[in-house]
Formats: sequence, structure tokens, C-alpha cells
Amino acid sequence: MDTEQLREDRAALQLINPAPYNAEAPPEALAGGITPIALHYVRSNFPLPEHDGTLSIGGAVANPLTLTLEDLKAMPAHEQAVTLECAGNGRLQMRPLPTGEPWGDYAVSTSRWRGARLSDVLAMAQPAEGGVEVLLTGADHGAYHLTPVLADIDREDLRFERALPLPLAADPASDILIAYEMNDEPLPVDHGAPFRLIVPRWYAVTSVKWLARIDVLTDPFSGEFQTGHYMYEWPDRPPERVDIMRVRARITSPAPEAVIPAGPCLVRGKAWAGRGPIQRVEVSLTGAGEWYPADLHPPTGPYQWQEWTFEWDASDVGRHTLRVRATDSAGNVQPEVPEWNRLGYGNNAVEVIYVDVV
Ligand SMILES: Nc1nc2c(c(=O)[nH]1)N[C@H]1C(S)=C(S)[C@@H](COP(=O)(O)O)O[C@H]1N2
Ligand SMILES: [Mo]
Repeated sequence: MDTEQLREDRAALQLINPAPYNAEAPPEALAGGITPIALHYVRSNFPLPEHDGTLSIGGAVANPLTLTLEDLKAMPAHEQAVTLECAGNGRLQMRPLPTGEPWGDYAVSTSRWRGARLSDVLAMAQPAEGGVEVLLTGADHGAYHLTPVLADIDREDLRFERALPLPLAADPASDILIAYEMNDEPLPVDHGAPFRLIVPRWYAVTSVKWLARIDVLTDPFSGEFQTGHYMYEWPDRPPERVDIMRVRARITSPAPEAVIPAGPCLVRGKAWAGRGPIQRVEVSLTGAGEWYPADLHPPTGPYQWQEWTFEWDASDVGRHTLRVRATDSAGNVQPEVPEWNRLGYGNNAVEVIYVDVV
């Protein structure tokens, strides 16, 4: 591994954990449509792995096969912008504070990903009749001693593995990519080189990096990262799997605690949801009060955050609060306070900032 290159790649990010390396985007990264690679957050559960450059497809398939990067590049290429958000994004706002990486609010980024479709690769392998899920295995592995969740797993050498329902994985309309390029560059090592999965709409945990194996399973998978971690453990109802991204809006300008001159102020931000497109964004200029419709810009693609703006008459000097909330295509609205769960996932509470008008 080129350590000089790594240092360069990581210089612009806000460090959360040096080993395994986890870092969030700087606030200004949220302002753009496509996040530059250098500003894309990084979340890894294990040290950077060695990857042998091959992808093996097996399990319950008629035609097991092994592909190289060149093989993947020879297949029809698809490119799409996808917003990735870590399910732990916003964990720091939950009370009581859950265990886990202390993410602020910037473990979310949008890149253009290019690669072969998972459905095309599965079609080559021909899943057997009894297939129910597709197991996706990364090359990374290591000791995993966070809160005990599953009793009967080997915590000394765990692999990063996630499963998807076979019907979803095999459907071309899911647009799930085995990506080898990010913003026109070869995939950087922190983001899963030589190739990774990109699963639009889902929290990014399912977008397995350093993809090494794909196996069709005839029974549902129950590994640590499937049924132990990455579960919403609610205080008052049965646990649920972390899957589709919950609806969320953010204010990108003005910055929190900004001091701005009295007069018109264009408030702007982003909104995204697994169940896109966003239906509505509203802004509030007080605590508990009226919500005003923001100007929601049309989506630039099916899987990426949308811009919104709001013309605010900030002519009164003093401190002002700004709140923003979005509604997704299924009618889900952001909650006012984080919906607490034991491992701190899926915080999509309404953002509140204040600015001082002078
Ligand atoms: N192999 C592997 N894939 C992985 C992970 C990992 O630890 N190992 N982390 C997941 C999580 S939790 C997130 S949020 C995304 C982060 O992708 P990024 O680092 O490119 O932003 O990768 C996912 N894919
Ligand atoms: Mo994540």
C-alpha cells in the first residue's frame, strides 16, 4: 500500500478513528452536487485488506465463475450518481449516547459510480431454483470486539459480509453496481479497490467494499453485520433491519452559528431519502411554529440528494433559529427528535441551527 498516497487521500477529512480508518466529510462537502473523492467520508470496520484482484461467484449457482477487473470492464458499463449515508451518521445527537463510532452529521456523500451490474454477473452464474439471498463478502477481516451481540461467532477473525434478497440483487431495475470507478477515477483503496458494491437507496453498510465473493444462499444469512450489528433495537418495539435510507434534509448555508448582515438571505441545503424523490421540504423560522415550503429543485438523478432553497427575509437583527424537514415519496416526514435505538442508527431528526443577524 502506498502510504504517501493514503496520507494525501485522507488529508481533507475529519478524522474519527485512525485504525480502522474512519473519517467524515468537512461541512463544505455537503454544498456540492457531486462530492470530490478527497471529501467523501470513509467508513471501514477492519484494516485495509489485501485483495487478490478476483471476484468469485458461487454457492447455489449452475455456473460458478471467477472474474477479474478486466472481465468486469468488458461487461456493459453503467454509471450513476448515488448518495451514500452511513447508518451511524448523526449518532452523536442521540441521548443516551449509543456505543459505536462517534459520527457527527457528515458521514454522507455523493459520487458518480461506474461499473458492471450485479444482475448481469448473477445472470452469468445462473442462480439455482432454491436461492433466496445473495451473500456479499469483502476481502477485509479481523478481530471485532465491540459490544457482544451474537454469542456464537468467532470474534477473533470476522469477515465483512452482508446479504441482499436474491430477487432484489438479480433485478436489473435495482441498479446495483459492482463499481470500479468513482468520479471517473479508478476506485481508491479506502473506498474498496479494486471493486465494490453500490446499492442505491440503502444505507451504505450494504455497499460492500473490496468485494471478493458473491454466493447465492438457499437459507437467509445471519452473520454479525446482518443480524447482530446494523439492526435497529428500539426500546418499545421489535428490532428491525437497517435497510433503506430514512428521509433527511440538511441546511448547507448559512452555516450553523453564522453571523450574517440584515437583509434577504438565501437559505440552501440538501435533502435525500431511500424512498425518493423528495416530495416536500419545509423551513421553520421559530421553534414550534409555522412551516414554510422551500423551493425544492428537481432531482438530477434517481439516487442522489436534491437541492432546495428558501428565500428568507432576514431583516430583523438578533438571533434566529432555522429548522428544515423533508418528506419522502412514501409520505414519511422527519421526526423532531432522534428515534433512539441501542446502536444509534438512522438518526434523521429535523436539523436545527441558529444564526445571528447583525
Ligand atoms: N468490505 C467492507 N465494506 C464496507 C464496510 C466495511 O467495513 N467493509 N463498511 C460499510 C459501511 S458501514 C459504510 S457506511 C460504507 C462506507 O463507504 P465509503 O467508505 O466508501 O464511504 O461502506 C460499507 N462497506
Ligand atoms: Mo456505515
